[in-house]
Amino acid sequence: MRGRNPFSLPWSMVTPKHVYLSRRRVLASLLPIPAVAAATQRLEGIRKTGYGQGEKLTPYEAVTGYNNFYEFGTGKEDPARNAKNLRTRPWTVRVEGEVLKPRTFDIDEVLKLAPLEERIYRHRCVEGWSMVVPWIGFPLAELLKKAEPNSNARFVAFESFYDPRQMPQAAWAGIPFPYMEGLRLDEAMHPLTLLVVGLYGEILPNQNGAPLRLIVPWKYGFKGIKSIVRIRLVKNQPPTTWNLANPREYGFYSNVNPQVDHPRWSQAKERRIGELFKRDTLLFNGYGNEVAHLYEGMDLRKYY
Ligand SMILES: Nc1nc2c(c(=O)[nH]1)N[C@H]1C(S)=C(S)[C@@H](COP(=O)(O)O)O[C@H]1N2
Ligand SMILES: [Mo]
Repeated sequence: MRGRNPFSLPWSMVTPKHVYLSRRRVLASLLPIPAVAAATQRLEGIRKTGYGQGEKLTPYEAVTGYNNFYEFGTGKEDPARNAKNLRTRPWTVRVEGEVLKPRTFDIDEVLKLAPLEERIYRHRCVEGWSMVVPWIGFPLAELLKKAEPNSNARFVAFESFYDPRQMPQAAWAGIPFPYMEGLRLDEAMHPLTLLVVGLYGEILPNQNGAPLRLIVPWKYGFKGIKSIVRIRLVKNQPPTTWNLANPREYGFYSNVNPQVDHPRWSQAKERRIGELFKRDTLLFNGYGNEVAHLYEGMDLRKYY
């Protein structure tokens, strides 16, 4: 069972989760099942922030039960079922490439690298659904700064964990693995760009990309790469999984844009999970005041 200890988080940050469990899960936690299956843990000392005030949160059950994580199957309910036993300890994240100080971080170091914040962000999938999620994490910039990017660094390339033995369903997903994503350095350093370690007050459930995933709230959800093991600062725009799989449909930038349709469907509206009527999709997912300047002078139809 080495590496499966659910209590290997810094002790000060974690208390067993009791109070807020749904009745169903309280019952489950009383049953003699392996600790791994019940390994939800509260994160303590989270700073609340002003992000997403007035947004109605998408229920926990939907955030953790309706997922895209193709390593564990392509059905929306597959990740919750198939990612249960993903081993998230021990876990390291390598930061390398065009940096002065390449480093391998242990996940428990990452958790203590910067104050953890709760940020309520809108989360818009390219497929046309959206959610509102109370993520927990800290700006990616905090981690990148530790490695000291050099003057050649213009982009950041991310890579997910991939182990076909733990992820047998990946063989049928139809996309190449390991999953790869990328950002321009200024996008990666933007204060909205979040390294996420939790949601709804607890450590990240496996199906949501444990133990560490990216969230870039003004971009389509697929930019939010899950279960990250490698972050590489590079000179040139890196290859990304969905762009490799289908370059006409998925660009490198993938900013949420209601005026640029996907070749097979409109992006003008979205279905907020749990709501009956579609809502209008907002340019940059509503984060334009913060991020529009990053794309000044760029043709967003060409750089989709
Ligand atoms: N490694 C990896 N990361 C991934 C994916 C994936 O299949 N594999 N799916 C992406 C897509 S399409 C979306 S919409 C979001 C979904 O995140 P959520 O399940 O936490 O809502 O994760 C993204 N990150
Ligand atoms: Mo997505």
